[in-house]
Amino acid sequence: MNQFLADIINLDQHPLTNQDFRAECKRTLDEKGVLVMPDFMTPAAVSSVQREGEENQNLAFYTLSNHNIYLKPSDSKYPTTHPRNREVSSSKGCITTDQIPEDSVLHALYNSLEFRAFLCAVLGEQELFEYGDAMSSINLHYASEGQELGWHFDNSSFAITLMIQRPEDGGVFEYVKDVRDADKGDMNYELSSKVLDGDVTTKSLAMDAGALVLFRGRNSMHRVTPVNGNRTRMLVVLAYNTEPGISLSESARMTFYGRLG
Ligand SMILES: O=C(O)CCC(=O)C(=O)O
Ligand SMILES: [Fe+2]
Repeated sequence: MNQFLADIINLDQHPLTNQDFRAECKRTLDEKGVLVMPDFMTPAAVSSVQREGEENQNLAFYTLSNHNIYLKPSDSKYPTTHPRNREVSSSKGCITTDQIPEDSVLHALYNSLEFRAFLCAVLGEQELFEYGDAMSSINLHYASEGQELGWHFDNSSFAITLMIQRPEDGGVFEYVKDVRDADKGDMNYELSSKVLDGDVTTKSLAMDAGALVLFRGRNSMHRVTPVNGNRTRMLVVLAYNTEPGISLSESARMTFYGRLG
């Protein structure tokens, strides 16, 4: 393990190369659909990314969109009141891999072979690869007062995030585990509808700055509640592919980043 990684990650608490530790992390993720590792980043690493985030916030591309929980075009076979088509709204700002300073600890962490090997072991993947385009691998998300992410399912089978700065209030990650089974084509519209109506008890994740979160969001419905107060929520998404050389589609890049490169 190189010294550099020890400057970024609290390795005493999170011994990434230890087989027992990996196995325990995998068990938690398999059982709960989520793994939160508090204080994963060292305080110095968190502060440096916070500073970079503040310095580059002027570069952020902001999106405000209405979408359904499947993040897909609506289906005219169903009424607009049906969970297949019901709309929620999401708003956030985002900077991309190429806008993160070259010497940022985020690049070092994202590219670290030890970190990738740990992720592979916990996620049960053979190998993880960066995106083929220069924007999609590392994204820093900003959510200011009133901004939120509406209920949705992810398209990818796993998501990896780092909490960089918590808002004063709100901006809470809420989820309901295993609402649907996408691979079996079981959409469970009834439960999805109840979640949208606020009739289901949700779980929330307590994540302080420095926490690493692995989340399986393909079948678990989730959202981020509106941020309250003056402090912007900053969160990093580390995105990997299970195949090499894959780029995010041009339409997705235009939607999320407002440009192609
Ligand atoms: O901001 C978060 O904590 C989660 C983001 C999320 O669910 C997503 O980007 O799909
Ligand atoms: Fe998500």
